[in-house]
Amino acid sequence: MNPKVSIIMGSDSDLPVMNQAKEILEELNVPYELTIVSAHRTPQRMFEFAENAHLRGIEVIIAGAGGAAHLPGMVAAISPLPVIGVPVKSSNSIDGWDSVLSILQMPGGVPVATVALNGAKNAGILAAQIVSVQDSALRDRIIAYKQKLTAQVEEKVRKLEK
Ligand code: RP5
Repeated sequence: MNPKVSIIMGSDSDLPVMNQAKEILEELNVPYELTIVSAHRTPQRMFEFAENAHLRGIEVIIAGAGGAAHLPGMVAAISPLPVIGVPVKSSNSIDGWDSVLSILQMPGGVPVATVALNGAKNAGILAAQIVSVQDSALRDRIIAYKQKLTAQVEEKVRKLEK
């Protein structure tokens, strides 16, 4: 199946975090692609990616980066698609706040839906929810996923109160 979600990241060092987006998309059976696009080291590749993603059938972009994390914002500046930004606590990040604020504090007109530091799992769920607006079978899988979360907590409550 053609990918509907594109997971991009500034470096392969972001992979341990960004794999969490991949895993939840696999669990929810959402077709995705995953690659490296660096705003600073491969600016031309970033431009080409952002200009063409929607023409290839991509519906949502998840972009992860750390430190001076310009990738999500620059992709959002170029692409008409919704961009979900994942701040990564990377080797060049002071304490994670640099990554968070670089992705969060976008100027008016260019939104990036920013998840928590290292929050790639939630980025994957949010991307699936956006895709599910036009896909009722996927929406049913998301409903089942939420029911599973509830059941897991109820089981913990049951054990704790026993
Ligand atoms: C960012 O710099 C990348 O997204 C990564 O989080 C960080 C460090 O990259 P490497 O030096 O590990 O390649 O652009």
